[in-house]
Order: sequence, then structure tokens, then C-alpha cells
Amino acid sequence: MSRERPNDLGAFWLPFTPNRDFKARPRMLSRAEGMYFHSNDGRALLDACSGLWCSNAGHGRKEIADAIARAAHSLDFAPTFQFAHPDAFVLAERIAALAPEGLDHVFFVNSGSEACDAALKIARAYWQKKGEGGRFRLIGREKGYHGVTFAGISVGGLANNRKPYGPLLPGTDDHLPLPYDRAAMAFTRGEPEAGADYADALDALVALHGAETIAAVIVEPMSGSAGVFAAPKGYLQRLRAACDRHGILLVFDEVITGFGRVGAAFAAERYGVVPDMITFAKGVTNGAVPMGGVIVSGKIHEAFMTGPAHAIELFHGHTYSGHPLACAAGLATLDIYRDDALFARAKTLEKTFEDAVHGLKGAARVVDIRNVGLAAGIDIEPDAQAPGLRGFEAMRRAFFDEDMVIRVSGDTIALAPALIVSESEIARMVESVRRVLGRLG
Ligand code: PXG
Repeated sequence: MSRERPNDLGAFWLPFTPNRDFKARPRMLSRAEGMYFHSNDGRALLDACSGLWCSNAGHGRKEIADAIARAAHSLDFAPTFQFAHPDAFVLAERIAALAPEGLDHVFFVNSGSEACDAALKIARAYWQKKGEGGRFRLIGREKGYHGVTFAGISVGGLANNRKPYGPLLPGTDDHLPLPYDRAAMAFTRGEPEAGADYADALDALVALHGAETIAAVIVEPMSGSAGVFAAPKGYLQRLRAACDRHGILLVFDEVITGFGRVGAAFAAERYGVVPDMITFAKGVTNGAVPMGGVIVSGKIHEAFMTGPAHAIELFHGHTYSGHPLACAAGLATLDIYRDDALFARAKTLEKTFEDAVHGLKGAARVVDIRNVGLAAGIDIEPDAQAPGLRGFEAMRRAFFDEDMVIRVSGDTIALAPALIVSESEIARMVESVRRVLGRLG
């Protein structure tokens, strides 16, 4: 960190943050190590959400820092338009090896948003290549979060992210329902038993529009930002079958679920369902350098590898696609996941985590608790006059009273600790949340 201190906090416009409130009482982080952030007033803060669901191996991993430094000294930048560098190929291979068989090509970008945007563009371009350019519709899901590009918010289903920005992308008006019914599913542990038939909603959209107009369906195998909604048992299989019946591409947005969050390299592995594309970001570099990407099936990739050999097959990419520092961080991160067997550790800890968070049933104002892997959503009863206020207050109290960093979206608390979390840290997290809930207005 630079030693310079800001003179005032005016210049930086914080993302997804009430800026005026923040600047009145800042929550400033200055260092991070293991399960902890350190605030600039000297407190160690338990990080209950792996940064923003990204530092899955815990903070301050020396191997990653060293790899980034080596890369910065030896190859600070290399274009990947018409040129490349070896690490990008090695990392692509390593990522593809973690994905289900048949998903063996990786397109690099710099964030989860760009990953979703790229996947949706590849889907439309694929159908044009196949001579079925009439397939343009991109179908998302209610409460879905696929980042903040125009495509991402269009297939996304979070109203606040969409409303200020219309009109949105044509061909994205239809959304599948979130496979969740509070009356039937509140306080479910893990994947709900019932609800696979929510996937049948795709048949209704096909009946309405014709399959020949639909390019792809994009879903998070576990809705993260919406507040941790696990897919019901059999739901993703049924969605895969419906896509197959109608020739529609299926994209899993694994920006959160990838790299161990659900006890496997990808949710595709946990559920035994093979999508046509997987988007990833966050955990691929442990959050240490921005990076994202799309893992693409051989079938899709092959469709592009036609035409004259000198011609560009996909007019897409970024200055920083496959950036050397990101690739170095990615390789060091994947080594840690493998050497420390962190995906298996997440799986082993899942039950302990589940028992701990469901222990909050009956705590003040808790109206639902959901979990899968090392992720949990805890719904607080909203203040009828001010939705989101209690969630916001919970986050602030956790920080100032409990020395803990939690994520909230609206009135839902999200817990998603790094995969290195100890059982005692899980217990502490939950007890801190309990105290915070007890003190809410
Ligand atoms: N897809 C999914 C499933 C995500 O969760 C993105 C795409 C976009 O990634 P980028 O790198 O562009 O932010 C995300 C991001 C939260 C929270 O606490 C979630 C995200 C980001 C920040 C906060 O809900 N998810």
C-alpha cells in the first residue's frame, strides 16, 4: 500500500456503495492476511465473505504475491492480439482441466461482467456461424446477477441494477423464474428437494417464441448476489435436458461458484451437469489480480475455426485479456488450491458450516436461511418503511462492533468464508451475526 494518505475522500466514487454515508464514517482496510482484514485503526477484522467472494485461499498468499512480482519484473505486459506469452496457454490448459470434459477452450477477460458479456456474444455469434442467426434471444433468470454490462443487466434479474439504464438489450426480455418458494422452502438445508420443475418454464418460453429464436440460457448454478439460492435437486439436469430438446446453449455463470465455493472445482462438477460454457472470474486469481474468462465447449469452438486461416475468427477481446500478471497469479492460485486440497476442504466443512448458520434460526428478525457449499444467505425481516436499512445496519454493526466484514444485499446477509476457514472462525462468525441481529432496530 502507498504511504500516502488521502486529503479528503471526495475524489473516489465508490461502486455499489452509499457514498455520502461512507465518507461520513469510512470503513477503511489497510492490510489483509489469512482470514483477516486489518483496518487502518489497527483492528483485525474477520473476513466472512472472502473479500467479494473471491479470495478463496485466504488473503496475502505469499506464493501468489511472489508470482505476480516475478511476472511484473520479467514481462509486465504482452499483447494477446496476434502475439501471446506461454503462461496464458498453461493457465488455459489448467483451467480447462478443472472443467467437465468437453469444455476445453478458455477465452480470457478481466472480470466476471466481461466474462458474461463474452459468453453471450459467443452464443449469438455461434448461431450466426451455424446459419441459424434467427437464434438471438438470451434468457436469464429472475434475481440473476451476471455483472453490470448492458448484456449482463439485461439477462440479469435484479431490479435495482436494471431500472436506471433502460432500454436494455433487445432479445433479453424473458426470464426464467427463480426456483424458490419461501412458503415451501424457507430454512432448507442445502439444495431443496422439490423444485426441479421450475426448469420447465423454458418450455413455455419456447412455446411462446419458438426455439429457433433462442440462442442461450444463462443461469448461476447457485444465485449468489440475490442471497444464496441453491438449485433444487434435479433442477439443473432438467434445464440441461430442456436446452438439449430445443437446441439451446446453456451457460453456467460460475463467477461465484467456481474454484471451490461449492466443494468442487465448479458447480457443474457438483451437480454432474455439463453446460456449453462456463464463465469464471474472482477465485481464479484468488482476487489478487483482476481476471475472468469463459470456458467453451469443443463444439462451439470448432464452429468458429473455419474460413480463411488469416481471418480473425472472433472479433472480441480486451487489451488485458490474458495479462501476464493475472496469468501468473492464476497459476500460483491453482497450485495452492491443488496443494492444499481446498476444494475438498470446502466439501468437508460444508456440514459444519450448514449446522452453524442454521443455528441462527430463531435469532432476532431472521426469516430465512439458505446454504450450499461454503455460502449462506440469511434473510432479515425488512423494515416496512425502509427496505434494506436493517441489512445496511447489520453490515455497519458487524464492522464497528464485531470486527467482522460481512456482505449484505438488501436485507440479506451473505456469509462465504475462504476455504481455509477454521471451525472456530465459523462459530465466531455466526455468534457475531447473532449479536448484530439482536441489536438491529
Ligand atoms: N456473475 C456473477 C454470478 C457474479 O456473482 C459477476 C458475474 C460480475 O463479476 P465482476 O467481476 O464484474 O464484478 C458476479 C459478481 C455480492 C457481490 O456480494 C457479488 C459480485 C460482485 C460484488 C459483490 O453480492 N458478483
